[in-house]
Amino acid sequence: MSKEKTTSRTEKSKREKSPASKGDSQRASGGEMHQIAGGGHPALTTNQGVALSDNQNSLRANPRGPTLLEDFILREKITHFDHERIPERIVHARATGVHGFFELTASLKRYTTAKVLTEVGEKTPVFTRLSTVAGGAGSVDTPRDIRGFAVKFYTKEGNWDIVGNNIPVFFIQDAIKFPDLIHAVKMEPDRGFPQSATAHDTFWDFISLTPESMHTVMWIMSDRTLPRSLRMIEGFGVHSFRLINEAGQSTFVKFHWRPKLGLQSTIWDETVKLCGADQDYHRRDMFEAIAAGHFPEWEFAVQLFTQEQADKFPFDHLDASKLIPEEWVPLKVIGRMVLNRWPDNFFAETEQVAYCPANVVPGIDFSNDPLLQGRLFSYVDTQLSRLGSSNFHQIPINAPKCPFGNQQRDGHMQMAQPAGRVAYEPSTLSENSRREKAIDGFHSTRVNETGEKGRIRAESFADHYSQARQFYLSQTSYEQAHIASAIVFELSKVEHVHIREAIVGHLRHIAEDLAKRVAAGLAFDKMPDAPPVASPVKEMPLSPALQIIGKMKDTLMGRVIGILIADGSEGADIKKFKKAATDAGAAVKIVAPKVGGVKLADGSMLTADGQLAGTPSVLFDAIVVILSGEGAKAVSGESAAIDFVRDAFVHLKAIAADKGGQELLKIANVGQDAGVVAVSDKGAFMAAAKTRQWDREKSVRTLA
Ligand code: HDE
Repeated sequence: MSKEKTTSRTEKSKREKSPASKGDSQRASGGEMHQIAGGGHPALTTNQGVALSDNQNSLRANPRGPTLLEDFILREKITHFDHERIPERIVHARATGVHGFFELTASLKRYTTAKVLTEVGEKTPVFTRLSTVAGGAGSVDTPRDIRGFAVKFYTKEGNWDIVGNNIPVFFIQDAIKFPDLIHAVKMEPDRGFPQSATAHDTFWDFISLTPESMHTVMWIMSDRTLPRSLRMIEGFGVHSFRLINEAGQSTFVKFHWRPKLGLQSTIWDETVKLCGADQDYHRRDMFEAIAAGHFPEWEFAVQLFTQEQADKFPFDHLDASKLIPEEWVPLKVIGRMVLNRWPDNFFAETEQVAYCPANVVPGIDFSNDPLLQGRLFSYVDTQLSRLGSSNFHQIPINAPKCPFGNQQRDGHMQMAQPAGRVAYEPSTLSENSRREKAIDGFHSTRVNETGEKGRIRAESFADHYSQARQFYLSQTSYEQAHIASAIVFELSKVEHVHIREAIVGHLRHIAEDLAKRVAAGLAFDKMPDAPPVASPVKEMPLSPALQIIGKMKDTLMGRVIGILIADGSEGADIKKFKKAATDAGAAVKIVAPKVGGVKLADGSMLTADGQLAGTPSVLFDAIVVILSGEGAKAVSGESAAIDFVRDAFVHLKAIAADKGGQELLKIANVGQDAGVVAVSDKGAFMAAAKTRQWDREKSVRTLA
């Protein structure tokens, strides 16, 4: 191979030095590229290892004649290109994947034999994929949608996947309903829209006929589905799993990820505009954070409980539409996950990674949650068609990092080359062949299953409203208003009045106040009837842990401050804010009418990070406006400048402005409140930038 490379390079350099032949001159700029690529680079070859002499022109019968079928180089390249795409995931197609590690900080030895959960200080490599659910691979990052939160732990005892979401509950109780749910939420089959949105008839039609979805509906109508950053979402394993200890005893467990940066969401109008400003908003945010060395981190926590405790819950923990409030079974933090390495190749890693809830290691086992049981089948099945071969576990991103092997053989794209004549077990013919491990191998929990076989939904699954009510009532008044307004928005996109009415009927079981707000927002002249309930609604204690606002952190870490400037802006003020923000852990971006920069008051030049027209304030958590009188006049005729400050205000963000900045605010009709401060009051700005100005909202929009 290396000999061939050398030969081809020698030949090429000989030709490049020789006077241009007729053929060479017709290669035009291609010839030039060959020269540039020539010195020292390895040869470009076909997939058979043959070096190419020309990657710019196909083989033609004459310079203006037909292309020849003989051109094996053209055919190979085009054929490979034609097959570059593989089927995208039927759900969770759009995602961001990052490498990192998990470090155990507290041992669960009492509960499990899984070494990943017992060896304190051990760092286990992980690959984490954060996704939206409904949209295709090319859809935007910021629809109203649940986020998938899938973590593959490459443990010393095999791969363990927690394939969870950023919401702890799910719409349905039985896997048999999943295709219906997904067909209802995806674009409608006759018209091919809407892409990645719940605000349409088929989704709400299905929901109106599926009361078990009401709890999850409350969550998706909250701002949890509008995350500010993938670094600021929680993650949940959703189902109950089991931990098994050395004595074979089983303890139920729920898995939780809690972001170090705290929870942070956008608001609806901001999200809508973000879709236009940056379709890759979340992917870019993660990429930039990793590149800057600001590695996102999550605490890993468990809720542990026994069968006896579970028997006393007023709900069934095997029902994935229910959660166990943190106030009842506290979270025990046992580790942390740090994401610190962007993949080398998006397709090879983020696209080809194959998660599966059935990937567990000895010491971890499944519960009887019927949704989980269905998932245990679905993931490998879908991966067989998505990745095209039963050998997908050999792809580097999927392969365990511990030794592994068995007597499975052959199949499409087999990369391994097992030697010897034995492909079965047990055998006497091969002393070193792999054998089962009776003690350390994977054991299923021993449980007695009794009862009647049938297509039966357990009675303990019948309560569909109590936890939905608990969720709504546990929110702050701002969050309740956002939930009510989101439902009004969504149902306003639903054409069929009977569907709108049916949903409001369900809401009456959750909270009459919520139902009334939504009914008023839809201009109903009378309240629809509530449907009959299978189980009476129970009053549950409030759970503040369900709020977003309650879980925000008083920090600027991970946030981005935008500073709008123009010719004549005061450099000292820009510097002051830049320093304060970066000292507090935020990133700063300078926005100017031209990306090349501006001439500051002292005559020096400052380049911008973004051009005003392409860098709206939705991209920032708070803004600073530093303008000279002239600068203010110059930008006030630009709608992008007006929108910049106006949007920051209506998205409840902190604004600092100097005298020129204030002029722009006046022209843009931006009001004054505690979140709009003078440039001289840096401290007030820094405090206001950590949160949103919730009280401002009633002055800028009518909420339900
Ligand atoms: Fe999934 N889900 N799911 N799901 N799911 C898939 O597997 C499925 C469910 C989740 O980043 C698919 O490889 C069924 C709950 C995540 O690659 C598929 C049911 C939760 C991801 C599938 C559910 C999830 C998937 C599509 C109902 C949260 C993305 C591509 C029984 C606990 C993983 C693939 C990644 C992906 C099936 C419900 C999370 C079709 C049948 C509940 C994060 O196999």
